[in-house]
Order: sequence, then structure tokens, then C-alpha cells
Amino acid sequence: MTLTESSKPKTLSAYMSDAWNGNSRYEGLDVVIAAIADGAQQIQEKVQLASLAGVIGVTGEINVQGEIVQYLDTAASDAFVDVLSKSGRVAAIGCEEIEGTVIVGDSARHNYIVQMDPLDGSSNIDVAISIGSIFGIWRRGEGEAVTDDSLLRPGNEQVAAVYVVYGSSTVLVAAVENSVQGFTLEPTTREFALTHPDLRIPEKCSCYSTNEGNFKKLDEPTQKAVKKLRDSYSLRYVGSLVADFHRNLLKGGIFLYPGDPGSPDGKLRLMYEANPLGFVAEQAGGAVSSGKQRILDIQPEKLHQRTPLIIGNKDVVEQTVAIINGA
Ligand code: AFP
Repeated sequence: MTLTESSKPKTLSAYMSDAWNGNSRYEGLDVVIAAIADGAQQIQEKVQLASLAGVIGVTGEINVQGEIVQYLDTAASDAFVDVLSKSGRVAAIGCEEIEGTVIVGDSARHNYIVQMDPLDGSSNIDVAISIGSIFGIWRRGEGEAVTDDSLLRPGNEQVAAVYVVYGSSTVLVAAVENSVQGFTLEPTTREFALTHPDLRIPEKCSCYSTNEGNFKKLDEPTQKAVKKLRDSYSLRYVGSLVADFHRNLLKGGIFLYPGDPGSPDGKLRLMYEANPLGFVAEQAGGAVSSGKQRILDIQPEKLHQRTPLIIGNKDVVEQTVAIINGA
């Protein structure tokens, strides 16, 4: 099938320019998201090569499974720090792979703060399963000093969130207030094209996603909540948060990684997993909770802090949280 000029989907850059041009709230945001799209293309190529690395030994450095994972984690972190720094719009970056704050610049143009998980689900790399990258984006206050603490902002102050899934296709989802748009990488033009406009989580929840292997560790009310989900929905669990979340956003579903008495804060990270995906979920009509409160209202204390995460269809998240709290 040949697409005529008029039937071609909008590119990411055309979309951003049409949607945000002249809106001071999003001044320079297109540059930040274009940088993320650029980094994502670099990582997508490396992820595809990684599947070959174990078999044909692409380089001496990346011929063992663990080393491929480590190599790609570092490569993704370096690539995104590089493109975001060069964008000229980012003042500071927080990253799963980096202990402290990466301070980039403090001119008036450096008006965004970004928190990222550059390669989510990396233990799935060498088995050819979808993985991804996640970004939360905050505005830096006018004239605000850029310090190590610049990253400690609650999720409810995010102005945008982006994630990328490297799967059977490469998809970039970008959310701002009341708007979630999905773009697919077109391999011949190397452009992201608007394929999933105005995403809303479907009314009907069709599946639940959780690590069932952890069931015995859960406290009794959380076990009750999981049992209720088992009785109501199909189980779908990839083990890459970004891939599980993306499927649930498109098809309806709930993901939960609760805490347990041994690890009350669960496994997932507040700043670059729960907050950005929570922002996307809410803009798409869904909900996000730690089991105690809305994720986006948590005041962060540490860059790499963990949180239990319950995210997806609003009614099912609310029902699950109620059961966890003794209903
Ligand atoms: P890896 O990056 O170590 O693969 O962890 C992925 C992850 O942070 C998240 O993407 C998954 O949802 C979750 O962990 C899976 O954790 P379990 O393996 O404990 O189910």
C-alpha cells in the first residue's frame, strides 16, 4: 500500500510543533523530546545488535550475556545523557545508572529537569523480549539554582513524561496534561510517526500483571487483592515494566508490584519508573497508587527511592488498593 502525502501520519516533530507552538508552558519541550527520540533510535539499533552479540561475538567486549546487559545499560545511560545535555534545554538529569545528579547548565534556556531509566527490563535483553526507556520531565523554576537537590520534585509537578518500548516495533509515547500520543518508528525514514493519537486506557480491564512467584511473600490483604484479580482477569506479565504498562494502556489492565513484609517499598523506583508512568496513566484516564497514596503526591526524599506500584484502569486500581487496605 502506498500512502499519499495527505494520508501519511504526522511525524513526531510536526506533531509537537502543531500542538505546542506558542504555548509558553511547553517552551523548548519539543527539543527535549526530539533529543529523547534521537537517543532512542541509537539504543534501538544497539538492542537489536545485542541479540546477535552472544552468538556471533560482535566485539570482544560484549560476547557474554551479562556483559551485553551491562554494556547496553551503560550505553543507554551515556547516549541519553549525551543527547539531553546537547539539547541545550536540560538543566539537570537523574538516572538509574548514575548515583548523583548530573548538572548540565543553568542558563535561562536550561528550563527542564529530566529523570530517566535509560534501559528498563534489561534482564530481558538477551532473550529478545521487549524492553524500554522511561523519562519524567519537570520545569525548572525561573532563575532557580541547579543543585544536587533539583531532582527531588514530586510527580504531580511533571509537565511531561515519555517512554519508549523496543519491541516488535519501536514505539514512543509522549504525555502532557490531558494528552497522550503514541508514535511508531518508521524504519525506512527513521522518523517517529503518529500511530496512536489521543490514547485513553480502555474502559474494560482485560488483564492483570504481577510477579505471581512473589505471592507467598505478600501479606494477607495483598494476597486477597491478587486472588480477586486472578478470579477476574487473564494474567499477562512480561517482566519489563514499560512493556507491561504499554500493553495495559492499549488493551486495559492493571500492573502491580506491591511491597511485602521483607521489602515494604517493593522493587520499582519512584522517580524514573513510577512517576513518569503514573503521569502517563493519569493523563490517559487511569490511576496510580503506592497502596497508601497517589504516587504523584509522594514527596521524594532520595533520588533512587523505591515504591510499591499499582497502576492501570482507575476502577480496578481503586478496588485493589481498597482490598490491600483491609476492605
Ligand atoms: P531488570 O531491569 O533487572 O530486568 O528489572 C526490571 C524491572 O525493574 C521492571 O522493569 C519489571 O517490571 C520488574 O523489574 C520485574 O521484576 P521481577 O523480575 O521481580 O518480577
